[in-house]
Amino acid sequence: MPAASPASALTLLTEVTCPHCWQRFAPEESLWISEHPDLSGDAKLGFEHARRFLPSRFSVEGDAIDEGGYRATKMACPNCHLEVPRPFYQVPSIFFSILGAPACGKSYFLASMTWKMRQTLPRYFSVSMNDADASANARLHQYEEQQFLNPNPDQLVAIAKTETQGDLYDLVNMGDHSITLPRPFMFTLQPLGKHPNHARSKRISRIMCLYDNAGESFLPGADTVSSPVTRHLALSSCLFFCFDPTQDPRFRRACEGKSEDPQMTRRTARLDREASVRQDTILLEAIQRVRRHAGLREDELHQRPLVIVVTKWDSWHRLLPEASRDEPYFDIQGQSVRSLNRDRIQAISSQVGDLLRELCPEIVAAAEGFARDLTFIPVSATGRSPELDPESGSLGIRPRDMDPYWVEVPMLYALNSSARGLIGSQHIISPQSGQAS
Ligand SMILES: Nc1nc2c(ncn2[C@@H]2O[C@H](COP(=O)(O)OP(=O)(O)OP(=O)(O)O)[C@@H](O)[C@H]2O)c(=O)[nH]1
Ligand SMILES: [Mg+2]
Ligand SMILES: [Zn+2]
Repeated sequence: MPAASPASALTLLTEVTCPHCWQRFAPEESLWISEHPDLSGDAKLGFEHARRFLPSRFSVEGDAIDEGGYRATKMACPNCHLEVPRPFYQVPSIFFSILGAPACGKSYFLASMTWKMRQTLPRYFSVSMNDADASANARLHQYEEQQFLNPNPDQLVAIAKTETQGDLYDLVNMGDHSITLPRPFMFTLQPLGKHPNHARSKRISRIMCLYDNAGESFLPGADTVSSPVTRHLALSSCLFFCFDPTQDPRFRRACEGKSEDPQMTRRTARLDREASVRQDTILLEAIQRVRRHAGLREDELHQRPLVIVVTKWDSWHRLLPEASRDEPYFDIQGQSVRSLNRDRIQAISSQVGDLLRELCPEIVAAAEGFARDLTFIPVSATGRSPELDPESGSLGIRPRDMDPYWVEVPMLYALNSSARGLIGSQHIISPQSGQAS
């Protein structure tokens, strides 16, 4: 009897998107990763990686058998040869892009957001959030542990600046040239028993892929064939443009006497260097990349949501003293999970949008000229301003002071918009009378 093929035994999807190089491929084109210890050395990845192969023999379970007769269990992308975790063959993936200027707060936002989501999703929305590949998410774990589970909660800590190369990237030899690819962070999101759509788990579960790029990678000219590190922008279901008010001279002026954040009042050496980066340039460049790689005409509006994540809310909240920081999701009588209150998000969005329109109109104009669905969401990844470390001269925060707010809202909003059925919402102000979407 011929052995089962992997397509029938393991796969539910007809097409897989590689989370490393974003190539789409059919599951039967997938390579496998040899297990036999003698089969090391891969043409694209180098001698320290196990050899990738297109199988001709399979075990009864549907796993490929390598040349040495060992059962292989891991699969790899036919284009870049990097490992594609197994859930990608079974669960549809969804990509989100976080972009913004150097030091605008992307890495802090990412770390606080995943930390908060890991708790909020199961507790209030009955959705599990697990690492699709724990080793790939190791860097994010480090960030989360340093900020939230630190055994020395009184000591100042800081997340290092994200570099444009190094251990957050994989180098792939494509024959005539090498390419640098960013390591993805990958999570499986699945409805739990209490979720109203639990029975439709197979249809509504998702693998969420995120990337932590360096701000420099969004500068004009940084997107090259050998370093296509921001190409996820084109397939992203929601773009999160992080706008940092502390880097804007007009915001800083408006905050005079209203903020104690050292980033608002004075600039450190790192921030001084970066103060020359105009944030509208970064947004316009990202828009160009999406247009180019997603094949959008100049006059065509992007159909997917653009969220302007206005970072470091703690440092400028006195500009909008009436804006409530209460969580925009609530219990509904008779329902087992919470619903997102999109009206509250829209109300905050219009307040923040008006503020930006007044202080930095070019950002709003650029965003409005690009996206049909535009939302402004303020977040604080730390809950308070960082302190200047007298020893290193850099900014840090004490883990005991970490108290993020609204940091999970952009992602909940994006999931509600793009992964229908996983996070529900209500279009009402009062929790008693609305219709679920
Ligand atoms: N007040 C305040 N400061 C923040 C917050 N989040 C980040 N910061 C500060 O912003 C600075 C930069 O944050 P990062 O997250 O490293 O910035 P980044 O966008 O990842 O920067 P690159 O890696 O260079 O692209 C750090 O000094 C943080 O202390 C926040 O929520 N509130
Ligand atoms: Mg960073
Ligand atoms: Zn690939």
